[in-house]
Amino acid sequence: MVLDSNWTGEYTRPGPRLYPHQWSWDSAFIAFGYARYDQKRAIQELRHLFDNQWTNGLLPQIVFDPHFGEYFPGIDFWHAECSESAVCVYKTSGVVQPPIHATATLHVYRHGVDRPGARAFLEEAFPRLVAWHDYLYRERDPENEGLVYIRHPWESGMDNSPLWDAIMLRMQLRSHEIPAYRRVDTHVVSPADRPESAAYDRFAYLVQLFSRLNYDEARIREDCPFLVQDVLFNSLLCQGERDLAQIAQLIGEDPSPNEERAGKTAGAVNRKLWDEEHGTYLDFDLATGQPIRVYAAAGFLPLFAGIPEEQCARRMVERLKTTGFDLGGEGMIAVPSYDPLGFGFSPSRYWRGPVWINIDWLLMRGLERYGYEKHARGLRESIVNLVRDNGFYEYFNPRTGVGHGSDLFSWSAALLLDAMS
Ligand code: 2M8
Repeated sequence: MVLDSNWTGEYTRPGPRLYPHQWSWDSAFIAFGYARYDQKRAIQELRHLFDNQWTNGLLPQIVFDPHFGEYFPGIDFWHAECSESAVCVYKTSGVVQPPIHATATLHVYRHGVDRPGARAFLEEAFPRLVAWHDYLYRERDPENEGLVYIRHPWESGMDNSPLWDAIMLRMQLRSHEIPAYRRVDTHVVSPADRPESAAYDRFAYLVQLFSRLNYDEARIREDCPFLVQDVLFNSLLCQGERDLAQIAQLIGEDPSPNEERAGKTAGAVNRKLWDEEHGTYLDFDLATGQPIRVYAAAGFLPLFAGIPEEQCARRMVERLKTTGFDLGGEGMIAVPSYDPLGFGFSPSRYWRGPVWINIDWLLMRGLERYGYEKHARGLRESIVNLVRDNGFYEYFNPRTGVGHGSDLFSWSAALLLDAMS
């Protein structure tokens, strides 16, 4: 019912009022759910996103739907005309989101009941996915390290996480540098659930910078104060490359370039982002040349991509159990997005500690992958109970389970369907 009510006929809104357009990684998560019962919609969901890919391969964070105006930043703020392609009637934003699309595409194929249709979609999606990953490695990995950077908190998907606090603090803006804008989000849900206006000033500043530099990545790289090699983003890219290799094999293409890239990224994540002292992974700030010593749940998500060696995985599970994340304990309803004992924690503010279903779903799959069946089952039960008792919210207080943000949130529904299938 949640997915039906958010389905527009062409794509699925993440949430009915707060998020009326199409979001990139939401659509991929949503496709995981549709794949379990409606192959046609799963394909339509992804296809609509791919149809709005830029000619340079960039897969946009938002595809705007002209039927819905109420969202900031809207089409006009971005000045990011999407490709010259004749089929492109929509316009898009000019940033990206974590690359979980190849993984979603392979999942749709595996669960497709109509087998010829499933294969035809693989063939259709393959060049789009290759162009998307090529864009990331070409434009976002200038040193050819195997790690790509993000250049806006929105690109992480975890927009207001304490991960970004030090960079945001460093961004000393003068009043003329803050663009004029009017937020919509704080009129739709409680302002106490959403980022502060100082964060939005910086979000808007970065967008204006990209637009002024005409989305020229080489120039952005020189001027942008936010350049981060993010653990979650690179882990999903690594898994995406593994899945692209599988797709290549299934349709008779050469899988080796994707296998190589997956291996290179996995190696780089282990070499550069592993924190030996604490037994988890840390983001890396390219502006300071230092790791970002902030402990968010995303630091455990290389498990999803099979990146850590067994012994590191064991240390990570130990850490999940013995810190504020409280995996398998009684203190938290499910695994919070940020350590409740951490300085930047809030149980109800956006990405600063609440439980998010997508993060716990990725962690659950990662734990399964490494054979931590009991913990994976426990986490599955926790998120199912959480949603059953509190509703299909966007995120939840990890201590009380109270829902926050948008109600009738699509990925909460879709990933629950997948987790229960
Ligand atoms: C949130 O982000 C958007 C901007 O992209 C917003 O706050 O307006 C994040 O939770 C992001 O991960 C998600 O994709 C988006 C739509 O659900 O909402």
